[in-house]
Amino acid sequence: MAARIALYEAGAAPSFIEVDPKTKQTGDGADYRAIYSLGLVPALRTDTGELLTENAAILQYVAAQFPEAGLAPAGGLAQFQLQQWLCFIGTELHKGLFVTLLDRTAPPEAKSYSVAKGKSRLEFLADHLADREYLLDRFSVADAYLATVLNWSRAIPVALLDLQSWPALAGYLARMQQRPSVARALQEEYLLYTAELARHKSA
Ligand SMILES: N[C@@H](CCC(=O)N[C@@H](CS)C(=O)NCC(=O)O)C(=O)O
Repeated sequence: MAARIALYEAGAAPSFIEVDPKTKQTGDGADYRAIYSLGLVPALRTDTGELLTENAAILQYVAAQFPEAGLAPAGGLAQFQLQQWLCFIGTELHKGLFVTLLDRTAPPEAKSYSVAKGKSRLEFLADHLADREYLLDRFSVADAYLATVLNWSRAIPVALLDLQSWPALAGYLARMQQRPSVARALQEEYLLYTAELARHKSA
């Protein structure tokens, strides 16, 4: 979803191929593991045919392909601050917190452990966003990633994690959801997700 948001922000004309997370079959009938053996999304096939993986790399690649969209700082310290946030979101939030909370097979102890650790990260992020609209001075691909990850909190029981405990984060997410690129990506991904659930239920 983060890559989708970035591509819409850039005004690109991408073609998306869905990967079924259970079967790892692609929407056009291929075995996704033959394309990327780890079976993780996203992966981006460039116009010259190379495969690029890892969300942080893909987001920066998209920003670099469409510099006029201003999705990443062009230089100076700010370009490293972008990487700082991409790393923070990918490690401290995405993998460190949300993956465990969203995994139905994770034991309750693992979930409580992740929440106990993750709260300090959310606190830190909320402090940063308390008086800012975006992670950097303007919208960047890091916001595309953060909006994606924070949006997952909606699928987590509030008894475990309630984003409303950090009004700066809840407010940030609400603002991001209003952004046309994010609203469009959310709606499209939601339809794909419900179709996937229906597919597996009837299978
Ligand atoms: N380090 C990878 C992680 C990507 C990732 O975890 N993707 C999830 C979806 S959000 C996935 O494909 N999960 C399927 C699986 O674990 O088999 C990145 O940042 O791109």
